[in-house]
Amino acid sequence: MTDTTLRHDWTHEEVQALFDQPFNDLLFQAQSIHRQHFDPNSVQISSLLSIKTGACPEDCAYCPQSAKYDTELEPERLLPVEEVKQAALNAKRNGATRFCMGAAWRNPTDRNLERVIEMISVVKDLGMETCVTLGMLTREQTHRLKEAGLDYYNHNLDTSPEYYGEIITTRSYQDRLDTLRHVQEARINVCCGGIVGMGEGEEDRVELLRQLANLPKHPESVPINLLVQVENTPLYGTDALDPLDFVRTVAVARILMPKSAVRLSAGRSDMSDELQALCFHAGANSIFYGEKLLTTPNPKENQDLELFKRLGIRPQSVRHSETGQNAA
Ligand code: SAM
Ligand code: DTB
Ligand code: SF4
Repeated sequence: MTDTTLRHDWTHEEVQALFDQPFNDLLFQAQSIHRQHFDPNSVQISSLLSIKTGACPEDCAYCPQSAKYDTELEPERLLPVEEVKQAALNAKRNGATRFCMGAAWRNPTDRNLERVIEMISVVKDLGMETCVTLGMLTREQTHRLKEAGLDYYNHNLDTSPEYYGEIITTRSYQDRLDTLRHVQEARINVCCGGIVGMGEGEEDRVELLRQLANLPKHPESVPINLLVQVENTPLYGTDALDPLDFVRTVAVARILMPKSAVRLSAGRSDMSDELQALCFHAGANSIFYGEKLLTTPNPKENQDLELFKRLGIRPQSVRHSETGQNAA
């Protein structure tokens, strides 16, 4: 059913105008919209595991896992299912409600997919929501994942179509849109966002968010990553983004996609507690939790729980206030 309260026809100028508002006006608008759809003091938490690490044939300029850059990352083959189960159990004990498994592939082979399906099944049996990010998928593969009971597929647009060619040359923007369409058509929840702090201009952040909001359906979950700079990747040494521009990006995502979970994703290790608090005020209501992202550090669990306590935030599964469906 289409929701007529949600827009999919944003123009560049309209989105730019949201960014251009005075900071306080932008945050007030974002927080007001946030409160119409979500409990403002509740944050959903997901834990990540890299199930296949490094040696990736793609050339994403931000990524430590690309075989093209000498990042001193030790490549690892696809993990045994039992190891994945133990990691998920550990994440559950620490309070995560969703377990996200990432693989450094351009796309999975059908044999790869069989193994990932086993992993999805054991994680589901623990009572957790499942998410995987495996690269490009065919329509047929998305149907197999749906049958396996997968809850979310993560596939990011990463940046604007205009800046994209500066970042990745081994797959096109259209390839990404095609995979997203297959996932959406298979009725798997979509987790799709991007990365900022890659040297892009504000017009690229505008265009990234516009692309996301103008998809046929808003992604159920929108990860906003701040570039984690890894030595020997081409983006290492990029000028840091003004932290307030990061907050603006979160706020505009919240306004454009009012019912989606907006995830404060990679980059939290480089953020102060105060900056993260501003992001939650701007409408972020989901995080990656646990001391490692895929290959790089993330804040320790007790540090996040301490921050939640100071802010009066409860870690829990995000639910749409209107539909009662899981949103993130
Ligand atoms: N290989 C698959 C793919 O790229 O589709 C899945 C895994 S990939 C590591 C998942 C996402 O992580 C990327 O699309 C990118 O948005 C994010 N990512 C990777 N390296 C990052 C970095 N250094 N900083 C921030 N986000 C990053
Ligand atoms: C997403 O948007 N961010 C996560 C998850 N989806 C897979 C990955 C962040 C990776 C950061 C770099 C690393 O740890 O390798
Ligand atoms: Fe490979 Fe994904 Fe990293 Fe790109 S982001 S190099 S596809 S692991």
